[in-house]
Amino acid sequence: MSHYVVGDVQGCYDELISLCKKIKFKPNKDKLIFAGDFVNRGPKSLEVLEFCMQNKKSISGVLGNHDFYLLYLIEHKKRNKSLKPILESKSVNRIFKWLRKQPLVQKIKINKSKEIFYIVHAGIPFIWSLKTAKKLSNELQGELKKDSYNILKKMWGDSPSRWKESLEGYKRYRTIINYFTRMRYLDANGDLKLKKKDLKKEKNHIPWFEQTIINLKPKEYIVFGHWAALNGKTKFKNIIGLDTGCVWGNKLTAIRLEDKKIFQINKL
Ligand SMILES: [Mn+2]
Repeated sequence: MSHYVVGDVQGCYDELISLCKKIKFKPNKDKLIFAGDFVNRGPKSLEVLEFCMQNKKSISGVLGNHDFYLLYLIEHKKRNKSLKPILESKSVNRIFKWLRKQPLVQKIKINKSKEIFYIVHAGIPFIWSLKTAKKLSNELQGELKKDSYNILKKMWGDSPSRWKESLEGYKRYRTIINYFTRMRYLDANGDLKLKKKDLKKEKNHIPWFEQTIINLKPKEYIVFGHWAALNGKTKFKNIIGLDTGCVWGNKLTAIRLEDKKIFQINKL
């Protein structure tokens, strides 16, 4: 049995299937974990989610910003061109239920190597220990089950930009979602800098992983997606970026956690 984590698929179903063939994914034996952004922008978002649900015993993932957007569209009965086939599908309620169940962080321990992998869409900020991150993911997942309508309605916006444990209610949930699914840069205090998306150096804008690396022990890893411009490069062996911009015409990437072997498919 092997664990494979795949980067942002964003509706690139044909490439996902090619990648599954390349890794010889066996649904009755292996596990496939999506690093978030299952859907949107690409041509076959509905097919991607149907594939996940057909193999739900072996496929899971963490939620990305585009997945939250889809949940919002479904629950608030909004329209969107790229996601229309899902919104009009007979499976829309099943899709909603399945997607809403996915956490923001998954912790996977590989028995043989004793290595621990934290899978997350955007990243884990240095201001949260790995334990805190898992706890906040559990909290949000639980709240989403009870009150998704309002959480999804009130998740929009960039503020507060700074996490405080004392945050409550929808502000708290919005901030948790923003760190886990939209973060790229933080300042030295851990405030979110959500406006900046390019790779140019800028004062007081630090890629999140440059501060988080200090929190990781040698056998702890973070695997993330979201930041296609990095093309997988973080310069830290314990922080592994998997978004290689398939939806932008580049590559779809997966990693096998047991030996950290990388598998890639070019955009078809
Ligand atoms: Mn994303």
